[in-house]
Amino acid sequence: MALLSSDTALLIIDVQNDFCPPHHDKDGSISEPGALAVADANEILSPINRLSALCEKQGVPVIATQDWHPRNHCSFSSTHAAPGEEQGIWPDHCVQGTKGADFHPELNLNPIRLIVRKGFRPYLDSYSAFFENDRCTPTGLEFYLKGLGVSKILVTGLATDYCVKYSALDARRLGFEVMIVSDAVRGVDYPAGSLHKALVELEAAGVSFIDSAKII
Ligand code: VGL
Ligand code: ZN
Repeated sequence: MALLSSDTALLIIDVQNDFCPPHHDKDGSISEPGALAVADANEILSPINRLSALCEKQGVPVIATQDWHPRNHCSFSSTHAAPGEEQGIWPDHCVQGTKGADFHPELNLNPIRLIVRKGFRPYLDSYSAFFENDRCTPTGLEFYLKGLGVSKILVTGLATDYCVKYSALDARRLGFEVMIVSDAVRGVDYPAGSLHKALVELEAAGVSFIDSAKII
């Protein structure tokens, strides 16, 4: 398919247990809900796995990210116990080395060439796969992709209104063509309305949306 040419890359954003509702673990038991579970997130696993298998077959690089926070990370409300301290806005999630930070057990890791971890600095949060939230500390992904001659990026994963959004906006800012795979992303919509706002901002920035069936 023409969409998957050698100048394309597939990004899989934060498909981690803490962002997913209960699902089957590898031993067959049902997992606890993730600390920051995104509604219907388990439904993105099949389109992502189908896309990544196809990408691997066609030599298209597949890159995954992991939200990778230290305990006491600045984005955790639990870190800000004293009144008057700046509030973290999220429950503890994706703590380094915990089950919540692991990839969803159904995510096929074989096609993934590179894993980018972000949000590991205690005082700096990170949504984008390209920059920490100061919008200038790089993860290195820009140079990896440009080094491979990539100019088009397909974005999948979680969450549409946070890490997917900021990754897509940064990619546009860096000059990439960006397509979000509609059935391979889900949003938190917290605070209410943030999902709609994200879609408006993404379209205004020139990000396009495509169904995985059009690629596969
Ligand atoms: C995310 C909130 C906090 C995400 C990460 O992956 O979208 N959202 N940390
Ligand atoms: Zn996080």
